[in-house]
This record gives sequence, structure tokens and C-alpha cells, in this order.
Amino acid sequence: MATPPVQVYKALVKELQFHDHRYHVLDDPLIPDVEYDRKLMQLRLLEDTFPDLMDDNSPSQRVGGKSLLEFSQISHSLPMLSLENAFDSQALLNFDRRVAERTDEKENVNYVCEPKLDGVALSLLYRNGVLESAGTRGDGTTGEDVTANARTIRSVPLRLQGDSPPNLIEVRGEVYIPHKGFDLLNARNQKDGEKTFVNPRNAAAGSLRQLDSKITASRPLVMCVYGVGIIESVVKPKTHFETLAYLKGLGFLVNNHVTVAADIFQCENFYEELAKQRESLPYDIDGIVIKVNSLQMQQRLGTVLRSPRWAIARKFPAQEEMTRLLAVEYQVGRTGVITPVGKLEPVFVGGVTVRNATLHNLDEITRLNLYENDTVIVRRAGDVIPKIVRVVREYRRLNAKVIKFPEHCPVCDSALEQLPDEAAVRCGGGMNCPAQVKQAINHFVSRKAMNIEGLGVKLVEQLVDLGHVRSFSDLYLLDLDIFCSLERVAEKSSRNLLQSIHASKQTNLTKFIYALGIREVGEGCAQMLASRFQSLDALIAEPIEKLIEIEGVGPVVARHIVDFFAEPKNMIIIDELRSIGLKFHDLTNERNLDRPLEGQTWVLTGSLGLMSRERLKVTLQTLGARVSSTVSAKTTQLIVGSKPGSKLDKAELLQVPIMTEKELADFLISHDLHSQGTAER
Ligand code: D41
Repeated sequence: MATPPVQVYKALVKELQFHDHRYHVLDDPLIPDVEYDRKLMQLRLLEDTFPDLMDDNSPSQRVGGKSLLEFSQISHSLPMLSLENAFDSQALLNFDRRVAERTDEKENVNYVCEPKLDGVALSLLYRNGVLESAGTRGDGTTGEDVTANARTIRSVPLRLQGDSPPNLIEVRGEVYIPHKGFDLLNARNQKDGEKTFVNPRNAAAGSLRQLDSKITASRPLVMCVYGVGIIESVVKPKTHFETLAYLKGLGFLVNNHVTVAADIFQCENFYEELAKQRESLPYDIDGIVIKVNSLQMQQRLGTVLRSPRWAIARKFPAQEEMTRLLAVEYQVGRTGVITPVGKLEPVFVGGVTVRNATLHNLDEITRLNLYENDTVIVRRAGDVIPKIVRVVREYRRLNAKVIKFPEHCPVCDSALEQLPDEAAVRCGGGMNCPAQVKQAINHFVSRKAMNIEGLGVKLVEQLVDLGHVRSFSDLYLLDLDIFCSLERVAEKSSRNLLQSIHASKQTNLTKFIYALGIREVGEGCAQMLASRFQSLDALIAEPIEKLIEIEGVGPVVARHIVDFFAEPKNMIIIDELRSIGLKFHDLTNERNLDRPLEGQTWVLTGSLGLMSRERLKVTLQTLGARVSSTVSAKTTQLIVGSKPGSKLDKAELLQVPIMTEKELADFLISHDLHSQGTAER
């Protein structure tokens, strides 16, 4: 037999370890995956051919080994402490005060802020630079020996980097599964008919506690480190931040958001900033951890019970809570879609009290296997609508009731329809269904559509219920008597309402197309159609084959547009609106008009009295200006109304030209611009 190529093998192990670190820790692979795989294959070939060569820490050994019957215990030479929680900023201030009192600091105390990763704690012990054992936190003193499992986690170095690794070091961190890996894992499990995980934290905990390390190896676990237990080394960091840098140098993954804060207020800022980013991070966090930076100061502060006095977790409001589904109600949308809405026993989740949760459609209710009176988990993440994520089946009550989806519209009693390829169920009542009329009107009058100021949801509700309004054109037939007869409407506001209804007759093609409420035609699409067709009649005349070809339209939207104009009732409404005197010239894309403000950026601030903000915006856009909401050095002109805000200060600072509203009116008149936008075409 040939002599084993020891040097070649060692070099290959080293090379693959290097690439593992680049890939799993630095997130910056040097070589393509296929190239890595090729090298790994070479390594395996050598190991298979010369079994004596095998290095226990070879990169080929991340696949797991023999299954265990049970975990053995592992005791932590220094206890793994727990963290005290702070649920508001007052609790943080108290923490800071206690720290200051105990350390007699004249200066502000420096802190390190870290995201609080939502996973499971793990401790790794390295002797002479080699991973010896790994243990879960357990009760803080003794945990379970999960060494075989930890060895399969790619971001856990099997061997420490650098020339002089410490003789002994215990490194602590959090094991978690990033969102992408979690989704893949659940998709895979679903496909294989295995159970899916409720959230990434459970998946991480379950994966780390597998007796069969081959299963752990197949799970996308990541370990990020945040501290050390015992350490015997020549280099001794002086601060927590230095410790993290030191760990990074040894080849560990350290979270890249970790920041030094000069005082508790900067910690507070870090919290606020991270809260904003929370939804877009690729992993779950449930708050931040704040730690005194100086290790000497940490030493002096010591611990109470099982928590260090030098650290605190500032928690985000929980995003999931348990409550009870009281009933299901059905809402009718603008286009007739019936949406089931879960009525919940009020529960504080994601920072607000939640009473309703969307259930999307019938399929969703089936998927959840949801009954009325069930105990449910409600999730409210960021600003998204709260949703029911699952039922706690174990708590199903005797009075739980099957949810029966209605067969008729709850508002107008028309039969409900379901198109073959759609999950949505619709009311076929169209403009005979008061619920659909109300929402169509609400959309029609909204700011980005006809912009009829003051005509709110409550008024529309009354106008439709009392039979004054059945279609868009009815709005223009309303009079003072009708408005005065409504609840909570005084004469002055009635007059204002009539005035804004009248004013809305001067609009532009974009806003009018948008106002019609054609399915799937949003603001952007309306804008594109207006600038392409320049007139409503041209759009109406366009055959579907040609509409489909327009960039940003496609078959679905084209079908909706054609269907809308093919409906005689809709054409009657458009004719009525025209005869009432509605003028919708395209003001937003005036290729053949002079655009004297082309290339300029204008900003409006304060309350404007002469023209409504929305109308002024349209006028300026017509003249070619971009209207922005923030002042910057690129701002051409700031228009100030009364009670201007910080935009004025900023403009003065940046020496942006400032104009009052009156000056703007004079400017428009003197340049004969004020009427340009309303010229008939
Ligand atoms: O990200 C975390 N989950 C995290 C947990 C972190 N960044 N730092 C932590 N620091 C500590 C101390 C201060 C006690 C060393 C922790 C934890 N503890 C911790 N994780 C689970 C229990 C305690």
C-alpha cells in the first residue's frame, strides 16, 4: 500500500477549515460552492483510502456520528448566569443608577449593546485550541453534553484560529436558526410528511437536543458568541468589547450589530434603532442585552442570585400571545371579497391591544383547523395586521364550534361566488351591495383619488344607508339640506364639504383612473396608464391584446381593466360624472406642455391656507417639479405655510430658498403658471 500523503492531507484540512470560516462565520466565501465541494470530495477520498490519516476535527466530520441513548451531564466550572429583564426605559435608568452607585463612577459608565438573539444558550470548552466539549445551559450549573451535536454546527470552530490559542477557554453564545434556513427546514419537513416547527427558537432547541447528531447536522444551526467563562491565556482583554474582538480572532461568529455606548441614553437609542430594524433582520431577536464594558467594573459589581449586576436585557414587546377566538365576522371588501375576521378576547401583543385578527379566507380557517372558542396564538409583528398563527389544540373547549362560512353576503344577501383559481369568495351584489358601495365611495373620495376633504368613513356610511348615495355621481348631487340632516354635521362643515366636492371636479387623469377602483389598478398603475393613453377614451378603446403587452400591466390587470369598461353600469357612471362637469386632464405627465420646474425638487411645510396641500402638489408636479417630503441640500425651494415644523429650520441651515404661500401664488400668477395645469385638452 502507498504511504499516506500526510502533508497533503493536513494542508487540505487546513484549507477547508479556512473556507468554512470564510463561509459560515465571515459570511464572505472566497471560492464558489462547487469548488469547496470538490476539495471536500478529495478530502473524503483520502480519508477513505487511508483511514489512519483521519483527524477528528476534519471538516468532513460535520455530518454527525453514532446516535446516543441519552445525554450525559456536563457541569459548568463557572455558572451560566441568567439575565434580568427590563420592560421599559425606566427600568434601564434604574439599572444605570444601580451600576453608578456601586462603582462610584464620576464619569458615565460605558456599555456594550448586543442584539438579544432568540435561540438557546450553549457553552463550548476548548483545550489547547481544540473543541473538547459543549454543554447546554441546563439549570446554569449543570447542563447536557451535546458535544457531538455542537461539532456539526459550521460556525463552531473545531480548532481555534491564530498562533497562540489560549490553553483553556470556555466560550458562551446563542445557537439559533436564521429565517431562511427555518423556512427551508419547514418546507422540507412538510414535504417529507414530518412535523413542522412553530418558530425558529423551538426548531433550534429541538435540533440541538437530538440524540442522533446526524439529524442535528441536517439543521441550519448557527452559533453566535457573546462571552467567556473560564479563560487561561496570555492575552487578557480588559473590556467586554475587546473580549468579543478576541473571540472573533479565534474564529468565532460575533454579531455585527454589537456597539459600544457611552451612556445609558445611547443604549436606549440602540434599542429604538434595533426595534425598527427587527422585522428586516435575517434572524429573530427578542430585545437587546446591555453589558458594562469594563471587565474590572463587572468584577466589582458581581452577581445577585443568578444574575450579573452588570448586565440587563431590555426586551421588545412580545410578538405572540395566547387568547381566545370569540367569534368570526365577515367583512365585505371594495371588490366584494369576503374576509373572515376573528374577534378575539382583547390581548396585549406587539405593543398594542388586539381585538381582531384577519383570517384571510376559507382556506386559512381550514389550514388552521380553527373552531370558534378555540385558544389561539396571535402574532403581531411590526406594523402588520395581527394574525392567528395557530390553534392550541390541547386547550380546545367542549363548547368549541365549527366555523361555517356563509353562503350569502352578510350585508346584501346576494349569493357568494368563488372563481376556480381563487381562494377568495366574493359577493356577487356589486354596486347593489351597500358594503361595496361604501368602500368604493371611500376609495373614490380618498386623498390620492378625488381628494374630497372632510368626507370621512362615518359620513359615507350615513349617506349610503340613508339612500342619498348609490354611485360616484350621486356625490355631486348632494346639497346643504342633506348634509345638515346628517348626524354630527354642522352647517359650516356642510358648506366646506360642498366646497370640497365641487373642487374635486378639477382633477387629473391619473387620479380619476385610480378613483374608479378598477381591481388591481393602484396609484402607480393609474399613473402609468394616464401617461401612456393621455385620455380616458383612448384607454377605454384599447383592446385587451394590446393592454397585456404594456409593461406593468399583464394579463390579470388587463382583464380587470377591460371587464370594468365593458360593464354598462360603469360606463353610465363615467358619463354621468362627465356631464356633471368633472374634468380629468392629465396633469402629471405633460410631455407637450412647458415644464418650467423640470428637474427641481420642492418641499411643502406648515399648514397651507390658500390651496390644499394635495392640490398644490399636483400643480407643482404639473409644472415638472418633484415634490418631496424631506428637505435636503438638493431641495430647490421650500414653501412655508403657518406653523412650519423642523423642515424650516433645516432649510435655513442648508440655505435652501424659502417662499411663503403668498409668494408662491404671486410666482405662479406672474409666470402665468397657475392655470396651466387646468387647460383643457
Ligand atoms: O443574544 C443573547 N441571547 C444573549 C444572551 C446575549 N447577547 N448575551 C448574554 N449574556 C449573558 C450574560 C451577561 C449573563 C453573560 C446572554 C445571556 N447571558 C443568557 N442567555 C441565556 C441566559 C442568559
